[in-house]
Amino acid sequence: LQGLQLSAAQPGELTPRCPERSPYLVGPISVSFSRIPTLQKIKAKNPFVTQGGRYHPPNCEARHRTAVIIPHRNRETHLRHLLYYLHPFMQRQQLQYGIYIVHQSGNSTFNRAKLLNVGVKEAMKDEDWDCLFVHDVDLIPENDHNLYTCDPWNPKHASVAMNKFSYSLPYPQYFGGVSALTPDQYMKMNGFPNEYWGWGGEDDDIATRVRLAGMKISRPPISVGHYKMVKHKGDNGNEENPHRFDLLIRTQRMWTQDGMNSLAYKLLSKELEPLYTNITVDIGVDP
Ligand code: UDH
Ligand code: NGS
Repeated sequence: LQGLQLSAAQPGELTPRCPERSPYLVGPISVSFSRIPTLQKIKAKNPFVTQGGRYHPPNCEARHRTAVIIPHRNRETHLRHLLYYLHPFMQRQQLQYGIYIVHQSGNSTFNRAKLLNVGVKEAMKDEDWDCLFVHDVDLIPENDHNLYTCDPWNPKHASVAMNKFSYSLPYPQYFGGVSALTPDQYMKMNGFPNEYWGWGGEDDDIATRVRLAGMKISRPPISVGHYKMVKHKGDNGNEENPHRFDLLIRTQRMWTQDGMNSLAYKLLSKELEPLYTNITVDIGVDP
């Protein structure tokens, strides 16, 4: 029976499956932004991370394969803070994982949800990920019992207790920040909307899609879903979207037409950096 748990790693070598619960979890950790770590320092602290920001546990076969997808433009210091904490965090959870930065090229209005669609599409070309973590760059998880794995039944909202909302949900349907979907759940809701340019509303649209696709939002306990946000001002190029309320009225009509099945973009580059895969994309401009 023991033999059934084993699979070949390298010829002649056997690797057991990782335990159901990682022995390396520590629970709450203290997160500080007083120093900005360099990428070299982060790399040195994570010797098992390979090109493209990939990792698999060295001594056991992971039970989960998670891609972390981060929309990005002009937030390099936030990215360094996140990578500094996220790599060790996911290694303690004994996950196989990859980190993807989806960088919007040009200076036109930012579009978070469309960048996430691009990230999912490109990540799935690389590997058979079983969980897609869509992750704002400025949110650092503060408790490693918040597992970066998917709920097999429902999309999971992970950032349920952010410091800026006094460690509670700002409103019951809030789905912003960090969430996790299996590829099946993602496709069932036709991914995310492509038409939200600028700040606000896209996460509420996504929450509505979850419901319209016949699913529910699952959540970890508030006590483990703690996140600390790197403080910052509003970004240039991501001003409040004046159309967001009009768009939100139409979600029910639009979700089957606007999403993964209508996604169009131009991939400019996909580079394997030491700590992440860097996807640079032209997603077009706000019409
Ligand atoms: N992002 C960037 N660059 C930008 C804008 C957004 O990388 O210029 C990414 C980043 O991953 C960020 C995410 O998109 O975490 C979401 O951005 P956001 O501006 O919606 O959310 P955030 O919590 O800031 O970072 C809230 C600013 C408050 C604006 C208030 C408007 N009333
Ligand atoms: C809601 C926005 C969401 C946003 C949330 C938190 O009002 O997109 O506030 O914003 N919905 C609309 O605008 C329709 S925050 O406090 O993080 O700036 O995520």
